[in-house]
Amino acid sequence: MVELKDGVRLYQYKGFWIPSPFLHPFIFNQPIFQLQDTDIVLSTFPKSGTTWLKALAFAIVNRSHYPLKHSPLLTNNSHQLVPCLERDLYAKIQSPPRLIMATHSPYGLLPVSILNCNCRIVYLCRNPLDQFVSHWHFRVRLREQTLLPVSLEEAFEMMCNGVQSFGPIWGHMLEYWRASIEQPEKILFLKYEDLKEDIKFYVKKLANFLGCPFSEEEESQEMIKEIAKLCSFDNMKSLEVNKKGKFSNGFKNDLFFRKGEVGDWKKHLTPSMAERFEKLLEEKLEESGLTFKKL
Ligand code: PAP
Repeated sequence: MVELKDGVRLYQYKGFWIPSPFLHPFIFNQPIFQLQDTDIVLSTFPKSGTTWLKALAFAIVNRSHYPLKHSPLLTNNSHQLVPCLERDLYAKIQSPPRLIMATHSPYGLLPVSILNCNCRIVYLCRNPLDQFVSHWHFRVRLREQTLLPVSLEEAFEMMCNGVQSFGPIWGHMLEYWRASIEQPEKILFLKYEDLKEDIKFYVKKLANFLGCPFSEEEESQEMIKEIAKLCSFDNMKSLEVNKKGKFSNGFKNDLFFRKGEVGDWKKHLTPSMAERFEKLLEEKLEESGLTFKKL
């Protein structure tokens, strides 16, 4: 167990560092409820684009219920619309028509009910250096610059040792990567950088994977472009709900919108830190076929 100065405890459980509030569901790994084959699980390593993926999946899947100009995404943060498996769902037995849920769980620790049914899993990961910097800023903003649990250098050292929430990041990504190769119809493996490069392509890919492809009519009405625009960083960040809103635990919605850029790590980490981590990552991902573009 590692206890950070802000009281956050990370427990090592089956090879992953799980934050204490999430530990109970993992240990008991109970069947949450009977999942439907049409249900959707969005899985991410923290700070890899969860807020974005939740918005995209919600907008795509619910487009026939909510015209985009009246989308609940305009008045709610996407975290309020897509529940978290460990936090929101274990306690509540609920089964809406097509449930979208999200998790940071490593693949091997997912509830068996998810693994055993035909629900779809979308996994999104991100360049680990950008993920690290994003998480770092999240912690700084959360504490409003006081009571910093660790320095940037200490946090970096911990990441290199695999000690971070739900880490090591390479183990998290590799488990989903391998599972997506074995079961491509069940697991779609995505990278944040690819979505940034060609979001329209991935909105279409997501809709196909989730079994709700765009019709010709929708395509001619530029539905794909409209969904990409609705869920874009600039649009979501500018919404009143994300500028002023708060979660029930007091977290401000704007904590989830910082820069949304690729390669921001260069402004915060030295070239030697990056070189050290990239070498380590190369060793860890060796021969898996999973690679990240050099930024
Ligand atoms: P979570 O895992 O705690 O839910 P998550 O949403 O994955 O957080 O991470 C937040 C990051 O996604 C932030 O990255 P940054 O710190 O590098 O800026 C945030 O800005 C970015 N983000 C949030 N919404 C979007 C979006 N619509 N498009 C692209 N990036 C986004």
